[in-house]
Amino acid sequence: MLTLALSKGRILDDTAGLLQRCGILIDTALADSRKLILPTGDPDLRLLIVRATDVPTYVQHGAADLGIAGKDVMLEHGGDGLYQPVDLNIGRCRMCVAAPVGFDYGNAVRRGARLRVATKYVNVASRHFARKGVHIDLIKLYGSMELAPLVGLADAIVDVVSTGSTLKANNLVEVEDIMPISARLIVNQAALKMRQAMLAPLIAALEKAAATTS
Ligand code: PRT
Ligand code: MG
Repeated sequence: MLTLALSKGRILDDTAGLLQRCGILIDTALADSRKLILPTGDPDLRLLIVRATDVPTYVQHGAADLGIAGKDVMLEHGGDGLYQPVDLNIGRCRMCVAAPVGFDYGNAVRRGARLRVATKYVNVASRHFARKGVHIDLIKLYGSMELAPLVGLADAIVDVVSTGSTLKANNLVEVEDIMPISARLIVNQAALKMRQAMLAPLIAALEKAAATTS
C-alpha cells in the first residue's frame, strides 16, 4: 500500500484532476467530507488530506511515501530527506514583494532604508533581501499578510500572488517578482529505494499527466 499526501485547500481540485488523468479516481463526496484518509479506486493507494505546510513533514518522516506540495511550501520547509522529481504544473502563482500604492519602494531600497517586511515565507524573504543587500526586519505572520501594511505593521509583504485581485482590493502593488511557483511531487528518499517497484509507475504516470497540463 502506498500513501500519497495532498494539500487540502485551494490546490485540491487541480490535484484531483491531475490524479484523474493518471487513472486514479477519488470519491469527491468523500474528499468533501471530514475524512482525513481517503481510499482511491486503486486498493494499493490511499490519500492523506493535510494542511499544505504539513505535506513535507508527513513525507519526510515516511508517514506518507510521497506528496504534492507548492514550491513555496518546499522552500520554507527546506526539503531535507525528500526528492522533488516532478514539476506538476498546477497551483501556478508567483512569489513577490508587494507594498502600498504610493510607497516608493525603489527609492527606499536605493537609499538603504531598513524595511519592515511581513510574511509567512521567512526563509524565502531573508534569502531574497540578503541577496539584494537590503536590510530588513522580518515580521512572521501565518495568514492575510495583505493586512500588515494597511495598519502600519510593515512597509512591505512577501506573498504568493495569482490573479492579483487581493493586492488590488487592498491598495497594494507588486514591486518585485521573486520567482514563479507551482506544485511539486515530493518523494521520501528511503521509500524511493525500498518501494521502487510500486513508486516508479506512479511517478511516471504523474510526470506524464503533468506534461499535458496547460
Ligand atoms: O490555508 P492554510 O493556512 O491551511 O494554508 P495555505 O493558505 O498555505 O494553503 P492554500 O490551500 O491556501 O494554498 C496551497 C498552495 O496553493 C500554496 O502553497 C501555493 O503553492 C498555491 N497557491 C497558488 C496559492 C495561490 N495560488 C494564492 N493565490 N496559495 C495562496 N494564494 C493566496 C495568496 O497568499 C493571497 O492571499 O491567495 C491570495 C492571492 O490570490 P489572488 O488571486 O488574489 O492574487
Ligand atoms: Mg489558505
